[in-house]
Amino acid sequence: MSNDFNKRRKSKRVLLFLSINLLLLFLFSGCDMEKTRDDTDGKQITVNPTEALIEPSKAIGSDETENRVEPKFEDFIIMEEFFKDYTFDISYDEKLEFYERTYTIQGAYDMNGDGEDDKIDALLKADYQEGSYIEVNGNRLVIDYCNPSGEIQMIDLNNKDSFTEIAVFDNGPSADPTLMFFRYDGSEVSFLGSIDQYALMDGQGRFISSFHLTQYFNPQFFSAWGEFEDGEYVLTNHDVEQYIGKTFDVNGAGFFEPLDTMPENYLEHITWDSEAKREFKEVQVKILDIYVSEFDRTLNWFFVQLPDGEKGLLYFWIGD
Ligand SMILES: [Ca+2]
Ligand SMILES: [Ca+2]
Repeated sequence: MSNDFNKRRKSKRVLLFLSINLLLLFLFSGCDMEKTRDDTDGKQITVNPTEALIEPSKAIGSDETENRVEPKFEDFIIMEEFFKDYTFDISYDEKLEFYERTYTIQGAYDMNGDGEDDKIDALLKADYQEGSYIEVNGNRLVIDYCNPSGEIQMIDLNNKDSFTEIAVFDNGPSADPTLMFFRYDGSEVSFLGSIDQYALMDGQGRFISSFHLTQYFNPQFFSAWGEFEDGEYVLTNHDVEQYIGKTFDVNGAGFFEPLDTMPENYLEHITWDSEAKREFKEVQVKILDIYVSEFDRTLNWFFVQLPDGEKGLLYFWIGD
């Protein structure tokens, strides 16, 4: 392979990495999404889950986090566990390609906990076609911009409140699936926010994104947890310094770049090259440092020591 090719490849990877980070900004930035009220019909509201998500997520510094109770990691499990045993009536034209589909969804579920079933009608149009909406008891929320897969579930995000939310699966722009959450409070439907499909939750309104989780380390740990508040995903950082110097079992496919000393700028050493690829199976890896910043809690860049003493940068494929 020529140097030029390698360079191009590298810059492509860096671009991919940057776009993943941008996506993260998208995912975790506050959803100060555009809300418009249709004057002709006071009950129709429009929401654009992915517009205006340019600012980074609201990261809470250590001073502010003191008021928040640190959740117990063992309380977090996959979101699927919180789906209600309820099946919507979903129809679509099977002759159409998946990106052309429009899913017509009907159901009835007590979303606000007043003991009365609420009538749910949704129209979900794939591939960012206009006109998707969720309607509960005739109150319509238009979803401007989404790529739904057609899957929809009822989920209890927080067992301490009376609401049961709707989770709409969104495939995103390039196979980075998220769940969008919608609540009905008895008068209107609102968009609470969205999170990556592989996030964990504790059933008390708290989440850990898969991007803030060590998926290949045993025991696992996390770098931040979050809550949806007023349409924003509010992150609270979790101290990862405590894991430095400790040894973990690593399993799975990763990338390892041998380095004698900890690099100042780890990004310069990330190649995503197939030659750097390594299959780990119960490998005892000692963490010497973790690259996270106060504002980017992506937990994927580790300076480590392997059992044979070799040191280097360990990272994993993230995104799709
Ligand atoms: Ca109800
Ligand atoms: Ca609830």
